Amino acid sequence: MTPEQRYLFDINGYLHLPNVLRESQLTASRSAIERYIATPDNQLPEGFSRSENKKNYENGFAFDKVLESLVVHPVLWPIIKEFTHERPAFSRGTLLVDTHQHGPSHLHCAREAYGWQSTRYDTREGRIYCDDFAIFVYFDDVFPGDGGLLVVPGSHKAMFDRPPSLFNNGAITDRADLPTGVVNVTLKAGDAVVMTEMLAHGTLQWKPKDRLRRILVLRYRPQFKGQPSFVTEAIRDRLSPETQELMAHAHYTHVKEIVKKEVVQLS
Ligand SMILES: O=C(O)CCC(=O)C(=O)O
Repeated sequence: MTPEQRYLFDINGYLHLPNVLRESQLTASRSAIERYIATPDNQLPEGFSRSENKKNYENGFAFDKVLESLVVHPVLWPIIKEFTHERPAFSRGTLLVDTHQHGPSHLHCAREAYGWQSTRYDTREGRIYCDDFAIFVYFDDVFPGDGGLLVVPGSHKAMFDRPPSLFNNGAITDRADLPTGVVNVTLKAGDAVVMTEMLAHGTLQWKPKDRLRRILVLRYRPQFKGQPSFVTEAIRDRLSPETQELMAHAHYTHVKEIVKKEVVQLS
């Protein structure tokens, strides 16, 4: 993680990473996503499914090797290792497909939902520690006015509860009415955003009728936190040994083999 990235993440609680994917990776990722979306429910391989509203595609990361490789992408890997102080675990990777038919989501964060004890953000030894974070990888351009991700920069360090009177109690429906303090993050295809789950965030309704917002939501935490990640045997069998190791729950003292690598290639 560079000093610039560390500084920006620390003050904002999120970090926009431009141009993470090469053109060839973006093209291959899009075609894998299109295959997942186009496959009828009864023909999906075991372990894959879409939600009733067709927004969430379960285990999207495991659908194709090109998507699985994003879990340990070389731009993201140093950040994943830093945030977990070299004790990383990958817990879940869902494909989200936003259309104009899907509504907005209210501002929320893990601490507000589960209590201040649930999540931790800290800085020690000149680096960041973060025990619940997500990386959103974008496969489509988002332009101002389209909708998409909302954040309250700096809210990961809030020492007070967010007053219900603020930000219309978290219900923000239009970019034109964006309250001071809330930012609509617009990313380009191939960009990614890293965000602590302590940051208040939500989404605006997706406005374009002729374009989608397709993102892979990758979730990480330290290897000793919470319940072991669960994927069915059918999904686990598709994964490379490196991803399987990254998903494993482990003791505080255990050093995963994968952590010793500067760059991870899936075998
Ligand atoms: O759709 C997005 O950009 C954010 C999704 C979200 O809020 C979440 O996964 O918690």
